[in-house]
Amino acid sequence: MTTEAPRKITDWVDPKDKTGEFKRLPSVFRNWISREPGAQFPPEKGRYHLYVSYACPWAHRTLITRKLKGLEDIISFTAVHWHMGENGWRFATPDEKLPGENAVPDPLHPEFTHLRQLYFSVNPEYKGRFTVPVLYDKKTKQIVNNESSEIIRMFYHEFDDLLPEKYKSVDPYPSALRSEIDATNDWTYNDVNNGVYKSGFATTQEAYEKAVTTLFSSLDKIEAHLAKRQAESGENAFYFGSTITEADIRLYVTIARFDPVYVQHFKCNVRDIRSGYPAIHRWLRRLYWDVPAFRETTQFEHIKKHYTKSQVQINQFGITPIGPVPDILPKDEEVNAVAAAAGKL
Ligand SMILES: N[C@@H](CCC(=O)N[C@@H](CS)C(=O)NCC(=O)O)C(=O)O
Repeated sequence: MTTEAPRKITDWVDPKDKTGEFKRLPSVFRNWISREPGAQFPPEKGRYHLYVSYACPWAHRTLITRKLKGLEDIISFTAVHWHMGENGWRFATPDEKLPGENAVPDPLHPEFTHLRQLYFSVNPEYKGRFTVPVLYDKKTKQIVNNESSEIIRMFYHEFDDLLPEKYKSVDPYPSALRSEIDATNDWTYNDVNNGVYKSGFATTQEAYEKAVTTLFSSLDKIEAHLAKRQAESGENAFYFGSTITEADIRLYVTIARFDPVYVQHFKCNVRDIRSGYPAIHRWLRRLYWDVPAFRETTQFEHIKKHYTKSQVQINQFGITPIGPVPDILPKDEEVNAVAAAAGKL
């Protein structure tokens, strides 16, 4: 018999793992919504429900894509409360007023207090983590998929028959760019999207330094890429040119959280975006201020409070730092040092 205390949901790194490195587990539910005849999960208006957290970068990808593709009337959603405690994500209670659309009790199962109940309702033996996003099928009461990289790809075209022309033509993964997007995803995921978590959750100096060094050399590479794009195609350029692609969606969710959270909370403080990466900063603000699918799904209060008040093994007293102020700068304002360097102060 073991006398060991069970591993807590918030123990991101197994205390017995001597490397101190954070290892993200693969998602479990991997079915697809498909418009192929006879598909198990066909595209249907009102059939699917998305569970997200505004704090979570992976869930954020799905919210952006849902709006970019005009799927608001087709796929409903609920956002959980920003606090993740010992029992994982919980739903807001009816009396709580949280910023952002649909941060409310679960409309499908008002009796559920926690997201884990949804996982157990589908599979009482479920042994994985209770993560967001979750794409849920109301008709068969099953979880279709809980892997954001796959959910966004289903949203690109599987619902196109139900959409007006304007949204059908939105194509974040065009065939001509697929291999470049896939190649970019590979290192951006490992070094940047997950790299910030590897830095923040590391429990040894070596694991932290390895992750943070890789993170910043990849940010340097992204800076050079975007600076070149902006020099060639103007300052409104997206990652691969004049239209938004998956590369923008997947990078944005990490960059939007970088200055408000990752710099201090995950110790990613070699540089920040607003003073250290002008091209990335320009690109970030272009997406946030000019594209509603990005701005309206970015909820800084959820983001800041979630990390700092849930991850108490990193931030014992749950104090949320006030800065940086503002969460994101307007397009025509710079931090003083940048403005002074440009002779604008
Ligand atoms: N690979 C998954 C990762 C999702 C994920 O890790 N979500 C986090 C929030 S940012 C979560 O829900 N964690 C809860 C837990 O691990 O207990 C995806 O991209 O969908």
